[in-house]
Amino acid sequence: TPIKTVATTPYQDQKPGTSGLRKKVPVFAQENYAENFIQSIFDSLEGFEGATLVIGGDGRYYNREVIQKAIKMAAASGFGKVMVGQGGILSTPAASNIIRKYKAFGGIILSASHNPGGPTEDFGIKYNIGNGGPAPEKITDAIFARTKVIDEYKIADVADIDLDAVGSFNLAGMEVEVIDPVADYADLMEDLFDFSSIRALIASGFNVVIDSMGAVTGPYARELLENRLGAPEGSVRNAIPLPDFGGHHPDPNLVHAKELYDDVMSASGPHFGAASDGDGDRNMVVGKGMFVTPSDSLAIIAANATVAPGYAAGIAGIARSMPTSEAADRVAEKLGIGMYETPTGWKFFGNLLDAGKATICGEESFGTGSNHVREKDGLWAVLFWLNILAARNESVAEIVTKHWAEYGRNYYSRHDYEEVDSDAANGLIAALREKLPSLPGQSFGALKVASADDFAYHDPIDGSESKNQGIRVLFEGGSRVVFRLSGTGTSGATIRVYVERYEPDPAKHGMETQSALADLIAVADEISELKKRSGRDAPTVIT
Ligand code: VG1
Ligand code: CO
Repeated sequence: TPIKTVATTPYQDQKPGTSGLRKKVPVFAQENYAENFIQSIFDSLEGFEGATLVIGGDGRYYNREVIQKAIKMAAASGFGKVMVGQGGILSTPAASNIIRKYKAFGGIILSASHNPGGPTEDFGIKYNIGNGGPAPEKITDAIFARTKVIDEYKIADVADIDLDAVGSFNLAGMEVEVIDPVADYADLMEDLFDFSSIRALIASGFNVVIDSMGAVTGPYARELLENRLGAPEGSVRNAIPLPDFGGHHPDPNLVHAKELYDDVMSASGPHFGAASDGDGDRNMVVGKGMFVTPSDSLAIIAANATVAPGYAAGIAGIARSMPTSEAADRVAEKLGIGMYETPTGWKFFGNLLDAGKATICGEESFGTGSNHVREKDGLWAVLFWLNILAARNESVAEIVTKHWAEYGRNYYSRHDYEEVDSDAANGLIAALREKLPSLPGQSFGALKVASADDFAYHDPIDGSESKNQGIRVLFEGGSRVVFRLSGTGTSGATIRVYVERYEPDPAKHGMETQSALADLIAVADEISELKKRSGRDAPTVIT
């Protein structure tokens, strides 16, 4: 067989972040850069001889090139089979499903998620393990260690593969199967949700629009919404995955999905709108007159879970990332089920899901999902909302305000300061860390600090420890501010400030979010010297 061993020199900057290795395309295009990282993944794994590897990505620029390399390298390293999405396409949740359904050894997902795509924009490589979820830190640490010393990689010296035709063929002794990227995922969704009631809701004139933002969810959303649920053609906008996402920034939030938001809010616009990110694991949900904050979406999905056939027996527990609001905690308390608080990043939910401790998980960053796969899942959340709307026969706004009336409202916002000087950002966190012991008992106006720490997670299943996961300052009465640095950016540092205030009184649930949080936002700046240290007057993005 034509297996070639190629000598290479290591790069020192291939440390996986919150969700895989993310860099600008010109960085990835350096000689052997992608090959080094892929070989380092394989070198960190054991026992995959003859096993199956799933490969797919979000269709962004450089996706096809790296998929060609990955398939040829898998063949050279001894995998028995590669399953790859047609056209190189697999959304992140769909890839997770394929790994689980076909009992693959693992998968390589090519994506930089919500970051822009194109020749000078972002690319990413992530490894997922056999449960379908992102590799835990133990594995990503091993991969990073390997990248620093790697001196050769193996690749099958064969012509490029035709990624566009579904079918199987042999490549240097390994089977390659090009699969329909959508069908298995759409079938899974039909198993979980009540498609006949959703179809009836749509047939009754309830207008649903999904904006795929030129990224991976287009074909999935069309199959589900237009083909299987009967929504009119055109209900899915920007439905063709493009290498540069058609110039869209596929981050489904009020800044980048503003067009959709404005449309739903207009009198003649649709009743319900949703948007997804580049790789399809995030979601934004907006109903007429009501944007649903991701943390509230998690709580509301959990509170109403039993309306969906896949969750009719009830949920075992809820998990949320630490910065996510405590709205879900109140639901867990009422249901008498477990509540777990993990560091940011979906990889921390894997053990809880595998152990059956948590059924539904969520992050404030527009991520929601469940034990049906091991990734967050944007279209799953959208279908869950449609299932709830069909079952309750109320509007999004009614459902959200009733939820607040029952549980209280957690006013919540995240302020991002993007592309800040790295030394300044690290300095801000270091200074906060030093201040921690002195904060409890201090008062800032009416706000008194109850406790403050640098969040550390002890995984209850495998006992692993993850330290330095974000600075938390908790105030008496349940308000809090959290500071952490992003682990997904590709230039400079991004400081994230998460602000939350609990309001039990329904008479005070109608405030505008930023004004409801104004005093906390001011205190966050005072404690962290954010403006002074970042040199910024205002956040780059507010969600
Ligand atoms: C961000 C979010 C985090 C999410 C991660 C990956 O990480 O805050 O909640 O899991 O992106 O999402 P960070 O480190 O930049 O804050 V995605 O849609 O990239 O897969
Ligand atoms: Co994503």
